[in-house]
Amino acid sequence: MAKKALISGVTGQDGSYLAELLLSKGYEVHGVIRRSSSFNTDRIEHLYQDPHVHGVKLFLHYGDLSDGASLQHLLHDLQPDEIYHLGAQSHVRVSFDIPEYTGDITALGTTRLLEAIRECCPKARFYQASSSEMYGLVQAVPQREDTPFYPRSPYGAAKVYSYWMTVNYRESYGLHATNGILFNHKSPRRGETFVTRKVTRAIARIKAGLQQDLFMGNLEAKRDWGYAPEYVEAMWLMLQQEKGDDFVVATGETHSVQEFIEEAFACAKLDWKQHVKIDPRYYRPAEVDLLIGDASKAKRLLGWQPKTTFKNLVRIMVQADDDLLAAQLSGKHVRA
Ligand code: NAP
Ligand code: F7E
Repeated sequence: MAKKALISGVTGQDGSYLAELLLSKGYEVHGVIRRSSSFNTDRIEHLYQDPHVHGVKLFLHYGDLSDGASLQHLLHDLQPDEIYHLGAQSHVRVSFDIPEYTGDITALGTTRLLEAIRECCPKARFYQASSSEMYGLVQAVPQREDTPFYPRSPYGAAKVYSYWMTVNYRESYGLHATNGILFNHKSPRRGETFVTRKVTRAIARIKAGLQQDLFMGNLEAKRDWGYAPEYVEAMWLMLQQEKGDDFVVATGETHSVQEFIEEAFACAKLDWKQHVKIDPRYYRPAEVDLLIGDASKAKRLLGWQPKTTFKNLVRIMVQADDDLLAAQLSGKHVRA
């Protein structure tokens, strides 16, 4: 019988790539979607066809991380083998504006899900989307599984809470529960307000004459950026291990926001200095200056390593936004 997986956050960047990966491996995939006044399934539309007609085994269910009962009902009915918890209020800058909501969804949402697992399907394997933002004001370089956390935002603090709840449910109740501590990863499906996508989307619009300036915040921050489709592969590998554990997933290379901008504008043969302006509104009350991960444990135990180089990744994103805008302008909307 096909394995059954449940994904929270299936409509997000990672959720969409993970759904693709699991379907390609023959899983029956169930995704939690939340009610929204506009369509929020754009990233998975290409996967979602009537299962009775096309045989694609993707099923979507309404639920919300703020609603424990909806999670309990889902797990009770579905009895999944694997649960990938990717749902979150995931924007760091926004978490300073809505700290209470971020705590409710990104922190307590995890406890609601863990409680539902304990109650309804304790044999299910659980993946927690932990983040390099937990290292914040870094205590060591590079960051590894045993590097102490020092979060610098409500988002980072909420993820530290979820990390420890995952460890606690593993130790207290014997759940197969795993933290993937993923460093930044991106793709053409990255949300439009994260820095990399904001830049590549703006470049396409500047080239098309639709905008002239790009307003940015801190250009000096450094991030370890990988390619999202490779990172969801690591999530899957983690849940194939005999026991729950914690793994850093990163490229081991770091680049500043300015380097990303320079590379991306160069791909489009534009001079970034002519277009990029600084707007203090995009600065954060506290910044994470430098992130660089050491994924040697993932390499050793999972056989995982990054493949796509920084330059290639920038090129993929610039090209994809160019193609997307061209399709939109010609009336043919396509998703990367
Ligand atoms: P994303 O694109 O922002 O997706 C977040 C997902 O969570 C969306 O499907 C969103 O639904 C859903 N969601 C938000 N609030 C919810 C709620 N109240 N109830 C149910 N679902 C809710 O994030 P991502 O980049 O794919 O990241 C996936 C996970 O990894 C997140 O937990 C993120 O914090 C974490 N993470 C990301 C990175 C990275 O670089 N991408 C690195 C480390 C960790 P809507 O589509 O309806 O908004
Ligand atoms: O910012 C700087 C900003 O918003 C990266 C999430 O997926 O990765 C992501 O969080 C850097 C920061 O991502 C702008 O100050 C400059 O230093 O793209 P970002 P993030 O904060 O690193 C982690 C691992 C997660 O877990 C999160 O869920 O870029 N920056 N100017 C800017 N950032 C934005 N968004 N917009 C700017 O104009």
